[in-house]
Amino acid sequence: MSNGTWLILGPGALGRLLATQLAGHVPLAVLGRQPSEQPFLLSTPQGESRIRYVPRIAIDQAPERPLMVHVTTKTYATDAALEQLAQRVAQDTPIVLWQNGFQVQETITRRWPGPVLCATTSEGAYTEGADGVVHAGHGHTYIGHLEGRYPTLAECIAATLTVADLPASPCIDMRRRLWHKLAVNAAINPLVARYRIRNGQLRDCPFRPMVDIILDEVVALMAAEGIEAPEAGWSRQVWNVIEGTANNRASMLQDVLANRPTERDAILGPLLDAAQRHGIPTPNLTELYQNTPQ
Ligand code: KPL
Repeated sequence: MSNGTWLILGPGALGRLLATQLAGHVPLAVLGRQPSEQPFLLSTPQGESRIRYVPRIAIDQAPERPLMVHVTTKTYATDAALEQLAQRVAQDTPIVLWQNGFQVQETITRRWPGPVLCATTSEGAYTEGADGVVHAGHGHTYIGHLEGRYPTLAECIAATLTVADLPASPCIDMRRRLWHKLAVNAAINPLVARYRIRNGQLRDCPFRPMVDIILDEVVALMAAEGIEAPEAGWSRQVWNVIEGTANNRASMLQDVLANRPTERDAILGPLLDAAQRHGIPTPNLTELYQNTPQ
C-alpha cells in the first residue's frame, strides 16, 4: 500500500459509498477490522449494479503516510478508531471526520496534531451484505475546518468528490453546517428508527406532523443558539433531504436493525444540552430521546 493513498477508515455505508465513488479517481484503500479480497458492489440510485475493486486492509497494512484519512466510523467508535490509527500513521496526516451529530468534532479537532476537517453529507446510502452498498439518494456534501482553516485542502477534497459524482463544496462556516445537519438528522433519524420506515415514508400520515413538531422545537433551539437558518429555511431543508433520500434507510434505522448502538446521544444530546442552557421546554425532543435506543 503506497504512501499518498486516500485511506477510508470504516467500511460501513458511508465508507463504502466513498470507496466505490472515488475508485479510479484517487489511490484508495478501505481500513476495517478484517482485510478482504472481495470487491465492493455498488447499487446506483438508478438501480444499476457496479463492481468496484478497492484494497480492503487491516491496520497493520495501512501506509504510514497516507495523503489523508476519511474517518467514517460511527460517532461512538471514533475515538477508539483514531487511537489505533495514531499508532500506525503519521500524526500530521490530515483527517476528515464524517460523523453525524456534534460530539466528537470539537475534541478531535483540538487533539489530533494534523489538520482536521469535518464533512456533512445528505447522500443516502445503506449497506447490503458483507460487500454491498446501495446509493439510495443523491445529496450534497460540505467540507471544512471548524474555524475555517485549511481552505485549500477543503477545496481540493470537495473538487475531487464532485468529480467522483458526490457533489461537494468547501465550507468556511462548518460549525453552522454541522448544526444544520444535526437538525436534519434529529427530525429524521429517531423517527424512522422507531417506526422502522424508509425516509420517504415520513411524508405520509401519521409521520408528517411528527416531523413538523420536532422541527418546531429544533428551530427554537437554533434561534437561541444564534445558528442562522439554511438558505432554503429549516422546513424546506429537512423536507428536501427527506425527498432526496426517500428510498434510504437512515443510518439510525440501520443501527437498530443490526442491533448496534445508535447515534442518539450525538444527535439529540447537543439539542437537549442547548434546551437546558437556554431554559427552553422541549417535551417532544425529550420524549424522542427517551424512546430512542442508545
Ligand atoms: O444523514 C443521514 C443518515 O441516514 O444518517 C440522512 C441524510 C438522513 C440520510 O438518511
